[in-house]
Amino acid sequence: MSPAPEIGIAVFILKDDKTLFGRRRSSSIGAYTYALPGGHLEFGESFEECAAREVKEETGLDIKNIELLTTTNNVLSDKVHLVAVFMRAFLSDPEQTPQNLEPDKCEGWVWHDLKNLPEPMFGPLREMLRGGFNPFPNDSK
Ligand code: 8DG
Ligand code: MG
Ligand code: MG
Repeated sequence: MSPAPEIGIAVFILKDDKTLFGRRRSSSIGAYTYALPGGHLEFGESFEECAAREVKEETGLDIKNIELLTTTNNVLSDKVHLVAVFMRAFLSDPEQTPQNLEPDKCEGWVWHDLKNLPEPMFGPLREMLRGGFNPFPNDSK
């Protein structure tokens, strides 16, 4: 059977003028690069449900106002084809701080200004941000 594309949900969590990034560990695609919290869409889930679940599992954060921003199609090799679904959300409680709940997958979570991005950035995300993609509402930032 031929391999199927995988669907990944990635979430820009916006706090003031910052977004949360974590450096991926060696065992995953994009090892050692910075990426957003997120994970695979499960059968029967909405994008919003998946975003809230993955963010909770990976960071402990509760999010609100979850919205679809855009999708990208990433054929990375003859074995890896990712459909990335980018969402935006805000903290339900702005005082809440992220925890590294999957330390086998991520080195830790840090807020970054989009003008001062951590490097190296995970491929699908780098292409988008280099192209000037802005996850903030109304081009406010
Ligand atoms: P799961 O087992 O918890 O369901 O999945 P995960 O281990 O958390 O998956 P993941 O690798 O973090 O993300 C799922 C897919 O989404 C993966 O194939 C890569 C893709 N993806 C992007 N961009 C981003 C991003 O910025 N962050 C995350 N986490 N995944 C992304 O294309
Ligand atoms: Mg996950
Ligand atoms: Mg993940």
